Amino acid sequence: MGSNGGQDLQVLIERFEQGHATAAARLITILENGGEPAESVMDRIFPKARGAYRIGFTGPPGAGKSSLVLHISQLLRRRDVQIGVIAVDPTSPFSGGALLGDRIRMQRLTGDPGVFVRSLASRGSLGGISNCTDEVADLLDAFGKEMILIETVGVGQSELEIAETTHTVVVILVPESGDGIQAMKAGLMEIGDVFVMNKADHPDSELAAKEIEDTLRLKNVPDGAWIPPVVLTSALEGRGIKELAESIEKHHRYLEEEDRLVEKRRRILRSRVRSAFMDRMERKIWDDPSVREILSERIGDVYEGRLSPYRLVQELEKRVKIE
Ligand SMILES: Nc1nc2c(ncn2[C@@H]2O[C@H](COP(=O)(O)OP(=O)(O)O)[C@@H](O)[C@H]2O)c(=O)[nH]1
Ligand SMILES: [Mg+2]
Repeated sequence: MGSNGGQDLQVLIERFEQGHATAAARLITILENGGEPAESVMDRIFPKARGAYRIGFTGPPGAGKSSLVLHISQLLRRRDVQIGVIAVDPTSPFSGGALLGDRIRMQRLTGDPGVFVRSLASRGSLGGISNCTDEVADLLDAFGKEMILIETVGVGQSELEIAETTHTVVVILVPESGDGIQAMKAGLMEIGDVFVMNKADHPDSELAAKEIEDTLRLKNVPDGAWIPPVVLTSALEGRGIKELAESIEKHHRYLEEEDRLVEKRRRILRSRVRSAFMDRMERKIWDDPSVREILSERIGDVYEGRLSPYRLVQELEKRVKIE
């Protein structure tokens, strides 16, 4: 944006409010770039976000996340639900390179004004979700989307962040390659509200689904707690899609009982504020000249063994002024 940034933004927001997808796309780019312009965009759109339901799709690469998101999107569109799709995955069919069936589904969706699809770059190679996923979801919400589907990359610990962003987490696994064990290690078993054993066209999928079910049953759950279902799907054959959608809806209804969804939304917002606050504080402290000065003066002492890293931390802490 040039020197007329404020005015440009005003025009862009107006076009966004009139429902122009190109304006939404440009605003998302501003959000991706971050900084003060992104905060101005948030000031304008956040009050308009009225509580779209957010569904996360996570699981290892190649499990079928993109394929299933396409199927679920299609199903929701048949019910006339306005949807937004955020794919934090440069290799997904959303950017074009998958099977013919996926490409055709994709073309149908992108030609439909009831759908807004956006791919975001993940932060770093291990990033499961992008650092502006929440903001982009807010924007799509403000744009009138009722359901927002978010697909993660499927690598690394930060996958788990999807649970801090969405209301229902769908964990997608496949029978091949011991996914179940991997999922347990990665903590995916803890965050899933609905589990999917995809590629049910392969042998062993029922057995693999049963293993997941058994694992889930071993966990101690308090009375009345949600017990995650395991759904068998084949994105290839279009099997189990309706059942998956039903399981997601069931979880949605469960959250709507007893104010659980309200509580969850508040919890999510609280953790967002916390992490935005911590980011800002970290930058502020780390950029403080006196902190930098002491660090460069004293790091030699740490290197020589005269000072432990923790004593240096205490010295730095004394110098920190946050106003
Ligand atoms: N046989 C079979 N292949 C599938 C199924 N679902 C997805 N695939 C294929 O598996 C590959 C990875 O799928 P994709 O949706 O891109 O997985 P993602 O990396 O989790 O998003 C693609 O070639 C898909 O066509 C399925 O149910 N059965
Ligand atoms: Mg994908």
